[in-house]
Order: sequence, then structure tokens, then C-alpha cells
Amino acid sequence: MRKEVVLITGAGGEMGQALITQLSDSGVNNILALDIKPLPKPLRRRCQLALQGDILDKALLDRLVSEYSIPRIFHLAALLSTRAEFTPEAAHHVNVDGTLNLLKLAVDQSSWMGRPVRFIFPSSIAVYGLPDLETKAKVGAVKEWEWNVPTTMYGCNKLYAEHLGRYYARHYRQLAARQQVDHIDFRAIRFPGLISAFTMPSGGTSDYGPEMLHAAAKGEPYACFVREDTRMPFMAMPDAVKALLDLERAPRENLTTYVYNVTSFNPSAGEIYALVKSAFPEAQITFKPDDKRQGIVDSWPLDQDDSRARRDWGWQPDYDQQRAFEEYLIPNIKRRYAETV
Ligand code: AKB
Repeated sequence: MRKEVVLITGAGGEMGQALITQLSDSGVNNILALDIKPLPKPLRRRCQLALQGDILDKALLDRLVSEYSIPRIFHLAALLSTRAEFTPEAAHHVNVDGTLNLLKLAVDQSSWMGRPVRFIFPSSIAVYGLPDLETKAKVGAVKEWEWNVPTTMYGCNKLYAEHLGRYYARHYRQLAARQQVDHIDFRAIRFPGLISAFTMPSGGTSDYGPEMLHAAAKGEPYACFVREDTRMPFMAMPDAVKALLDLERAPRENLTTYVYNVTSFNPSAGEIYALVKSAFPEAQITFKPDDKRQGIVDSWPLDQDDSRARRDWGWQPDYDQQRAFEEYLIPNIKRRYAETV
């Protein structure tokens, strides 16, 4: 018999690490972690199996189908927005072809198990694209169906992957003599920028928030690559994991869409600076906007309207801005770097 596992791709990324920790703390002991890089040792211990491998490696994915029963997939692997602009075609491979491979794996799994596979997909604020700052200020919090005209390869990839998920969930092989629907129970969340106390992002464009904070805690100088008045939504990592798990647990009949915005607070870069400075008065932070990366953040909305998530599956963040900084970020970051100094 095949062993039942929860598959997490991109397991070594920021969200993957936080998700593995939360799942294993809650007693889940059958995690199959997949990442292109080796998983840090403390996390490996929390997984049934930690595989180093590529989501583009179809032979590897076929092997997983033959060896494991996989009713739940958290497909987190992606190349983020800044990195993707340096190698757009490679990003397309990972973000789109990789997702297609995972959707196909889910279809195969579902055929073997005779029930739908729950497929949880983190999408992003990057699927939105606003033409200029005037429009950004005017539209405020965007709804899921508005301004779906991304300017980045990553944003295009995430938006298309959402459509692929919807297609596989509802229309897959629609001309087949006996179309089998309900292969995949696809659920996606459009996240804002994320801030973790324990890990650092890499390759994203919302990275200025966490970078400013971690640099201050380490006593390193930091030049913020966006203007002080730049505003976009952020979320503390525990809330991001909570969103993934809450949506995963939500009864299907309550869900009215495949894709949900979630958000919690939306500080300007100057406000993040003020919060960081009050916790670390010695922080050496300057603002040195990079026009190109600035342009990407300027194209993202200043807030996301998450009323659908609140209505359909009771979404509610635990951390507003004050609680995120005072109770989660600052104390944990101080402890973390005090231990390593
Ligand atoms: C990025 O900056 O690319 C990501 C995102 C907003 O999805 N953090």
C-alpha cells in the first residue's frame, strides 16, 4: 500500500518553513517536503521525508505518484517577482510549467484514490497591475476581479496558474466521453508582502519591509529601495500560515470562488521605518529608491479587499500592525539575533 503524505513544494522557502513548523507542532507527522535546495536540518526532523528535487523533474513526480498517496498538496515553490525579472523564461518554467506538473500529479493521485485532491496555492498581490500612482491612490483596496493586468512575469505566472487551477478543478478534459470532474479541489490565496521573524525573503520586491527590520536587528546599515511614501499591504507570517490552513479546512460548499484576497495591515515604507527605529534606535536606515523595483511596487495596490475570504471561510488575521510588531516581530527578532551574536 502507498503511504499517505501531505506534499509541500518549495518547502525550504519562508512560507514552507513556517508551514512545516505549524503542521508538525499540531501533530501532522506525514509531511513530504520537496525543495530544490536541501532543507535545514531542524525542519527535516519534522518531516516524514525531505526530498531535494525539482518540480520540473517529471520522473521524480511520477515516482511520488507511484510511492505515495497524496490527498493534500501545498504547492509553494516559485521564483518571486524581482528574481523572475532577471530570468523571465526560467521563471515561467518554474512558476507555470512547475504548477502544471503538480496539477497533473494531483489528477493522477485523484484517479488512484477515487476522491479529489485538495490543492492549496499561494498566489500574490503581484497579479494586480495599476497604471500609475494616481490610479493606485484612487482605487484603494482592490477586489479579486479588478485590475488583473500584472506588469511582472511573476504576476503573469501567478494569475495564469490560478486559471490553470480553476480549469483543472472544473473543466479538465471537458470533451472526453466520460469527463471525470472533481479531480482537484483547487484553492488559492492572493497574499500581500509577508514578514517573518525567523526567516528572510529572497528574490521578492516586497522584501524591503523584512530587510529593513532584520538589518536593524543585526546592527547592519540598510538602504531601502523604495520611497518612504510607498504603500502596500503586508502580513505577519503566522497569519499567512493560518490563512493557508483555514482555507484548506473550509467546507467546499462555503466557497464561492477559487481565489481569495487576504490582508492585514498596509504601512508605508516610512511607517515601517518608524516602527523599526523605535525598536532599534541605533538602526542605520536610508532611503535610496531603485526606479525599476519602485515601479513594480507602485503597480501593486495599496490594499486588498479581503471581504470574500472573511465572508466565505471566516478569515480574520490575528495580527494587526501594532500586534505584529510588538508581540511577534520585534521580540522574536531580538531573541533570534541575540542568540547568534
Ligand atoms: C514578491 O515580492 O515577489 C512576493 C510577493 C508580493 O508575492 N513577496
